[in-house]
Amino acid sequence: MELNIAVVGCGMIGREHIERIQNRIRGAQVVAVCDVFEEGAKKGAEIAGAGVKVYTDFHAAINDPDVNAVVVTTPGAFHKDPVIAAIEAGKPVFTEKPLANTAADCKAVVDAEMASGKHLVQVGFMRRYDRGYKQVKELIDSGKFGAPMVIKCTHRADGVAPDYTTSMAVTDTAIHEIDVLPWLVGDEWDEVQCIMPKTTSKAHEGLKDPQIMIMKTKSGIVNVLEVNVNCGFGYDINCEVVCENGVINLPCPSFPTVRYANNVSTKIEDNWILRFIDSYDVEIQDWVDHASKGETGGSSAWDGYVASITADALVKSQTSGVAEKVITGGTPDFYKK
Ligand code: ISE
Repeated sequence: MELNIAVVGCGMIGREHIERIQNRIRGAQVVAVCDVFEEGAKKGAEIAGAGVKVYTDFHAAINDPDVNAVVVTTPGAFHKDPVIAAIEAGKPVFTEKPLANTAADCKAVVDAEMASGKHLVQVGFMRRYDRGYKQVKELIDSGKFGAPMVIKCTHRADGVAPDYTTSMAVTDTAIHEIDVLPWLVGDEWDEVQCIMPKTTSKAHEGLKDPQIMIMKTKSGIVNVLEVNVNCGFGYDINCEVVCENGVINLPCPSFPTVRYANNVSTKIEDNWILRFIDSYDVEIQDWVDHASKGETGGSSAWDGYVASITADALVKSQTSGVAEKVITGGTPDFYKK
């Protein structure tokens, strides 16, 4: 089945996905765009091209009979309602990360999907599609390196918008490691803690940055993650997995090493869109391939819910300072692979 997609939310990532689907993805096209702001919807329509329908009401866009699949790219706080509307319409839906901003909203999506009896939701955690992470996973799964024991990560960004808050370091930024690391090592989070070091003078008023997040899995693997979103030197993602017999490092994006002005240097990527651009292409193609067969790939609504429970525990720890337990209540049969 060819996918005729309504894109709900025409901000930066929405416009990126419209361009991607129209130009690089096989088996799908955008036939409708929607944004609460008409201007935003029109911008999306310009990228989508002639004949695309323009909506400001997501219910109308999702229930348009010409639409058979949905992409949700509104801000995270507004994911829940269009995702549930797509489920109720029986249409496959890809939603950008996070599934929703609160665990309660994620649970509502999980409940709606289970009630529908069909797997319709895929959450846009694109790192599971990144070539480097996949290579690291293959090496871990080979067994040659022995059991992973420690994971050391950095999630650094050049800078952030003035509306970026202390809790977003968890819900918007660390949420990627929260999802990808358990997938990488085949484990689940048990407890998480956030420690606040000295704040950089570059952080805007009220923002605590950097933050150190210590997360322990059920089998005892410890991850130490530095979130540092005002580093000023680029978008710098690192992940080192220390195993019993060796150490595996996530490959960095490939740039030439240059010798110039008495220095040997390699570029660091500018921002997250560029750093993960290939992963987004692979991810959306995989969603289209699965959805056209009535299946889902990547992160499920349950994965999105578990990530959100973990994020809530970390946000709690931002003020309590102590380790907080991650309590999911166990994977329902519906989501067991
Ligand atoms: C953004 O939404 C992303 O997904 C990026 O990967 C992350 O680094 C950034 O902090 C988020 O705002």
